[in-house]
Amino acid sequence: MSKAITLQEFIMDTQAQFPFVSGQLTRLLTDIGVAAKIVNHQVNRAGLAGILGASGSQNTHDEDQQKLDVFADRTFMRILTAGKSVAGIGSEEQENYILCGDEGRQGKYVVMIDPLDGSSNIDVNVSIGTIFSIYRRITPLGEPLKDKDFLQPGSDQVVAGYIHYGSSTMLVYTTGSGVNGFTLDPAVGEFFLSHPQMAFPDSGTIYSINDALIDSSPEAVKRFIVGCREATGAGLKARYIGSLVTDFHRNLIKGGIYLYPSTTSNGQGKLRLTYECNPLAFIAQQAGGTAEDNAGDILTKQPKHLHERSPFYVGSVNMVHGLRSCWLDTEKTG
Ligand code: AHM
Ligand code: MG
Repeated sequence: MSKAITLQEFIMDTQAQFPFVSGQLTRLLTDIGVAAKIVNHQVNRAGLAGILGASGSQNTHDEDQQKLDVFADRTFMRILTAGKSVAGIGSEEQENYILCGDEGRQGKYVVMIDPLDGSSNIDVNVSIGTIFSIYRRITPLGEPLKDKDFLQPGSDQVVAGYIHYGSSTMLVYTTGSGVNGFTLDPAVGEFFLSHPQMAFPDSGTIYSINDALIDSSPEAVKRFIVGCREATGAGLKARYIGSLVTDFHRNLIKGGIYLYPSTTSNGQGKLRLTYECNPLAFIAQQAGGTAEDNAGDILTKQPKHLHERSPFYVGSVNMVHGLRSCWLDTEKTG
């Protein structure tokens, strides 16, 4: 029987793939794995621990209760800032960038993170996730970090990943050499390599969109969805959890497309470019899929601010290209 590979072993074995290896990125990835286990523990006992509900209340031990998303944010912040590899963090839960140490003078990396995504599903025991992305700093070491260190296009990502708190908990990540998935064995508290070299099927049978948005979405999206509905005889089906990580993860394994369109009331959609769309776009690309906004490849988009929103279409390459054809058709025919 072959030996199971732990996340830690995998990170160590593959660190030679990183150019200019100094051990900082290895340490950082390891820290994310540790934070994932802590958050997972709270997610699993959420109903028992009385951790759901408004923050500011106290539990039976007179400890301050935190909402799960606040807890996840604090956990990742605490662990990432303690590790010395991170110069700054951009988080969905924080209005401004967090500068680590001495105004971000130390640490080679910048982390963008959505600590607990799928907020509407947190209180109802439905799968949720963490999404993260790592960039090299642009500003030289020793200088304070600047906005440009955080606002890098998705194509400059060094690492992207997600943690999926589902029926089992998985950590999936890429360092730009394919995508690998690790499943947490709760009995031993270790992530083990369970899904090596994950790949989007070129086509799939699943389309994932919030149906309530379709009428107010762009004509190209409407046409694409009409096409999907007409193809139900060919096995197409709608599946939408409303947790981005969960919808993405299912489509990655089974083949499909996820759409969060711009609408008449939200011209840039809902999802955030830097810590929701870009990490999943990089993973999709590395898994043989692709991701676009209304104009094309999302990874080349220059972010303008931390919480910028973007329309997002991601998944199996033939399906995303099918949507692109609808954009081209609507440009021609109006
Ligand atoms: P959140 O960051 O507040 O959790 O919002 C992001 C979530 C995604 O996980 C999910 O795909 C989407 O919002 C669902 O939005 P909607 O309820 O509008 O369909
Ligand atoms: Mg989110």
